[in-house]
Amino acid sequence: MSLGLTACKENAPPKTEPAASAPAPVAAAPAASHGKFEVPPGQLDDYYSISSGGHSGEVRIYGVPSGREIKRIPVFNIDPMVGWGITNESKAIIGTKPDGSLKYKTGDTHHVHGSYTDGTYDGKYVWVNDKLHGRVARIRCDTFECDKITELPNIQGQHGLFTDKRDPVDQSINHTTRVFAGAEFHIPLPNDGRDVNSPEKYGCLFTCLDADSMEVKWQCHVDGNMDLVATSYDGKLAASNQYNTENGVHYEDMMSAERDACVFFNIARIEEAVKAGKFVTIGDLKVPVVDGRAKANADPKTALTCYVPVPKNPHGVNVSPDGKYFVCSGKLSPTATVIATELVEKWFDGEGKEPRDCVVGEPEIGLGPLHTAFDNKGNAYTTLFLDSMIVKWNVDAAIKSFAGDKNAKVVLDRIDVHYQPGHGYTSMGETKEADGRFFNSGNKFSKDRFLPVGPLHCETEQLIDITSDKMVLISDHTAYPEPHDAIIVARNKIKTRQIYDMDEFPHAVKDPKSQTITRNGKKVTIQLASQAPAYSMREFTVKQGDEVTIILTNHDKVEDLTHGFGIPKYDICFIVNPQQTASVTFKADKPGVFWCYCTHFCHALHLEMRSRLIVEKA
Ligand code: K7E
Ligand code: CUA
Ligand code: CA
Repeated sequence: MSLGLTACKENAPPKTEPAASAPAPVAAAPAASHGKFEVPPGQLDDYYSISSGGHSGEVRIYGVPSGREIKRIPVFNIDPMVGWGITNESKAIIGTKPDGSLKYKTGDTHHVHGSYTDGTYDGKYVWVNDKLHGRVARIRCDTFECDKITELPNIQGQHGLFTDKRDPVDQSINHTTRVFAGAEFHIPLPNDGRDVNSPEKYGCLFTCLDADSMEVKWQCHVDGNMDLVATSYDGKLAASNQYNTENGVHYEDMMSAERDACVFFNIARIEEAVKAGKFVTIGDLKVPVVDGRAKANADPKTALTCYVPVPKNPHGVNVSPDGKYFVCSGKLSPTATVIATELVEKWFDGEGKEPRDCVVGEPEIGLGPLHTAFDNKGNAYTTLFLDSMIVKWNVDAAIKSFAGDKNAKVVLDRIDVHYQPGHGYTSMGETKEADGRFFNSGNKFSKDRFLPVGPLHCETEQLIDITSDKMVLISDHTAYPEPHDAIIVARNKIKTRQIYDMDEFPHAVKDPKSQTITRNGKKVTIQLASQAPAYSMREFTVKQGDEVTIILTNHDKVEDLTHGFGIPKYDICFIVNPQQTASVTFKADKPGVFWCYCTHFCHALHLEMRSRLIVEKA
């Protein structure tokens, strides 16, 4: 302990002072610096970290700097706590087959990005991708619940996703207008059994969605594949790094070229081409698909796309908070590539020569660079997967060094992380309000950091103080596999509400004493209200073989007074928050008595809060 405290004094100067020549922190000591970042009991964090959950299919909210897990938002998964994938309302959002069952029960979230106004988060929505089934979901930030999901046509492996950072165009909508999504896997177009053995005919499409309707506006056919997506601050450019410009189908083929690319999309030109009818459609679908392949875009002055060569199998593309640079991390090359936004725009104006001339920096930073984040002082922080390190480097110095300045000091600091980091992200770092306070390293392997719990280890999120010259590790927290990217949003950007408005639900059961049972042939609808500690009906009887719909409205108005509803043997479990309505539909195929009970602890008489479902034998 005393050792730790000493290290704290030496390594963690007050925020306002430069670190002077503090020694580089070592793994064992920095935990002690947690003190000044501790969030004491009863106090709130400064930031929301809104994080993807990988193949759990969910999105999560952590507090920063405490690392407290505050919420899990079911999106592409099934969650009996909430009833996500169980209630009719959530099933309608996820999507159902003609028989009413869910179309998909799984998903894989990687990238969460928010809606923007004035180049910063406006706290209205976040969007997240589903790599598994090629979907995009929207989460409203007032309730942190998913309200829409769109399956993208003509693609597989929807990986990179980024929102429009320009100001809302339609003031009646008043939030980000477009969402951009890149497809990672190339497939036959259409993928209906044709061309399966002709990979040279496969294609990859970049998709633009309307952020409000969540409908697909257009797609752009590119050469090679797409990985991550980034956008400029003015709505003019979107970009995606490409690791498989070879169009390889085996990994050896995907790494045969020395350089891949970062493809830039000229959004205005693409939208003009769509307007002018210069597109094709694929199969029976109506979505306009423009041709963004290099051959069709040889003349910069009319080109929809610009392919900037980047070494080798790059991963990640991130925009600096001043909007001036797109940075790709090299992955198989120990470099980061700095591409100037202005030069890409000039290339599209016909004022450039080769797309490669848009590269203004390419520093060597370490092994296995994956993702880059930024502070407010012109520094970049890149995760080094193979080195298990974060490297801090200066963007201007990298540009000077690229121009031949041998004295430019590019790499400023390194810190060990535990272990093999994937994404790294900074507080407010993807906005014009990057504040240079925290960097979070999302590590793919925790190994020995936590108590062993069998073959599967959790992952480590490590929070690093970046306020001084030296990075200082503040804390570890566990993360259930597997988060990828997250955004760290200042808490004053988010305004949540705790109580629903009953009128938001057209089918709300308005009568708190409702005894309504409606029969229509074999279809029975039961309208039920909950008010602690009782449901409005103590029992209800249906006949074996009936199709039963239970609509439940929670009449309690007290914050957090949520009730649950579970039906044994019928696989029903969901909650209703204050003033919320939810419904379930099931076939009453088993005769007998079934105690519907409140699953969510609500009241001293919570255990007594139950109703009897009686299914009469046919
Ligand atoms: Cu690097 Cu899917 Cu963003 Cu994971 S991707 S780490
Ligand atoms: Cu109602 Cu527990
Ligand atoms: Ca490659």
